[in-house]
Amino acid sequence: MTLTRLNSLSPLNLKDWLWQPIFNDMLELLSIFKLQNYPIPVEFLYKRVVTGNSKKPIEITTSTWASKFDKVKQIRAACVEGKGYLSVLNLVIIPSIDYNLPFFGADFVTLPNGHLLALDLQPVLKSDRFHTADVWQKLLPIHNRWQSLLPDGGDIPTEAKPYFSPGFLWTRLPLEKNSNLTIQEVIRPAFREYLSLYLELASNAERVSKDFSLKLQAGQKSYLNYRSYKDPARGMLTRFYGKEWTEDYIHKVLFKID
Ligand code: DBV
Repeated sequence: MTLTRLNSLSPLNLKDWLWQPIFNDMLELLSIFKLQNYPIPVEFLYKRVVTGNSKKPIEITTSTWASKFDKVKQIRAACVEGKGYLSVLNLVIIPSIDYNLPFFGADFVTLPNGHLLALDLQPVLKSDRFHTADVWQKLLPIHNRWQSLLPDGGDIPTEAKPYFSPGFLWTRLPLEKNSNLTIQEVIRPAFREYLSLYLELASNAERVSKDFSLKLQAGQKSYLNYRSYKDPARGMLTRFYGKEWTEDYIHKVLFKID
């Protein structure tokens, strides 16, 4: 299938993407805001490669959806699909530095060895992860309710810990039918609740002082540097699309600092 996406708000048109229902939930929840186009260079809107072997070719596509609204400077979804082989939805929301809001992060990854699922509202200031203490109070009951239905995802690297919130939802599930049910009945409503809370916080957020917004700017820079330096998708994307495209994608699109 050839496909052209005109801009970052164009539909994805993916056929077998496991994360489509959750992506649609995101669009539905965002529809109360006046969404604007967030420009993405054309070479990153849609990328395709055929891998595997001649007997069993596997087409892998990566589509980038992005948008913004007044209090949020970037919402971007990296959507990877390889039929029957892998499905990824990586979503990041970066708030405007004029508002004391956390980042929103979701990493839903299905690979041949299982599902890896991460969901969080992440602090911008790692030296002061309580800067949005009121957020964690609201998030914790949501986290506890859904995490208690899921196996723990295991250790995360020590250096990554300051970037996570106390409400980090994190699990790994095997590739079996039951897991698809868990995704429908646990991950999907958890995602809706995390995103709804985030959007409610954004709606109610009030401007911070110029001084504080400079702190938030420095915090965003440190977070984005970390995410681009440590991007767990680097190996996978490099195998599919080569080093040059992947490094540009990571630095100029996925975790762009402006
Ligand atoms: N991760 C990204 C982007 C991806 C992506 C942009 C385009 O930040 C996918 C795709 N994540 C991705 C893949 C893997 C992971 C792993 C393909 C598997 C790598 C592999 O097994 O080879 C959450 N994601 C992970 C891991 C963590 C997270 C902790 C395991 C890392 C490891 O084992 O080294 N990513 C992390 C996180 C957020 C996030 C908490 C935000 C909520 O986006």
